[in-house]
Amino acid sequence: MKKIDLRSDTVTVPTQEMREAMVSAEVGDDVYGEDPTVNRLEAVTAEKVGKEAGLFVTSGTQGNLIAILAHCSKGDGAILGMDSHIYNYEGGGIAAIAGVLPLLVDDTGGIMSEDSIKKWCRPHDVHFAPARLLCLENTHNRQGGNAVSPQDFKEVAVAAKEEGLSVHLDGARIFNAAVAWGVDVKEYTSVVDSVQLCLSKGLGAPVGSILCGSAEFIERARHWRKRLGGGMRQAGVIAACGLIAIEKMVNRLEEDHKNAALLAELLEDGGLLVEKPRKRTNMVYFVVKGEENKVKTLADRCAAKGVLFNALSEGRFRLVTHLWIDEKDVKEAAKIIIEEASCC
Ligand code: TLP
Repeated sequence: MKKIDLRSDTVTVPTQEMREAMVSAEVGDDVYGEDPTVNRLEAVTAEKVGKEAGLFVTSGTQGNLIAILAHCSKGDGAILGMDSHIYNYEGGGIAAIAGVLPLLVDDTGGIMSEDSIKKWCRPHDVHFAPARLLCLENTHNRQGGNAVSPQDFKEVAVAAKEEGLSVHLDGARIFNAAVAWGVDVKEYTSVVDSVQLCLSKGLGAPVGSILCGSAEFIERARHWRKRLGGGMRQAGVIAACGLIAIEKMVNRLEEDHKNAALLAELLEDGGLLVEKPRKRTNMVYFVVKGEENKVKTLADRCAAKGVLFNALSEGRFRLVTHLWIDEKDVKEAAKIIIEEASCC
């Protein structure tokens, strides 16, 4: 039975072109700065997002953690959305490793209000952890994969900078946001100090993220990456896939968005409660109400029929389209999900 895997765009396996690029990649010791493929990937990505320098890191989680470490000192505060990936899904690294205090704000819709940020920017007082950093996320995973508009994003980033904060973007899927709004990615990245973007999600590379920022910031970030054990030696083998991801896979994200829109429409037509983000990208969240036991087993029952997806919380489910999902898969998945959900 063919599996239709909608758990995440992280499940994408490398394309044939990527596999061939790995075989012929020119490599060297990247800790000495001597891996030409890594160097090229870092330079190409930094240029695309309009920053001075880039750093190849093992994962989005590592990229975000390094950014926090490079922007903050122990005991500082970082303003984070309550629904942000950094706060919810990165193992508490911000606390465990960086010793930085999350200053939480409501990010319903994918972005916080300017006022909520300003409330944390209090005058110096020995009682307070000083707010140093604002972390934004776009697209916003737990908020339905919503692509925050360039204008809303810019307003908040500029307001934070006026308060003297540094701004980091968890741009795991920032190219999805740019494609969804039909803008150059720099519309987002030009207003932040640092951005982490994932090569291993919709862009299809097997491993890795790039953290970008000023040359001086990336120097500090490189030191933190080493301290965290993330110096990777002949990493050109995987960076070769990253180059294909960044140079050739961005435009096809539109296809994933089309498939997600179709999936949302089919599920809705089938009577399911589908969440409607302002700008959908490659995610579809839906909610099922019904007998507790049956709702709980929905994902497992669909998996038994070849359709894989994740339950986020009881009754709330997420489907993610990607490189290896086509229109036929979408139709088949919708049929099975509707059938199984109707038994709840
Ligand atoms: N997200 C994963 C899971 O961890 C939930 C997924 O399947 O969506 N920022 C954002 C916004 C992310 O969605 C993710 C991964 C990361 C950071 C972390 O990236 P990795 O998995 O490379 O550490």
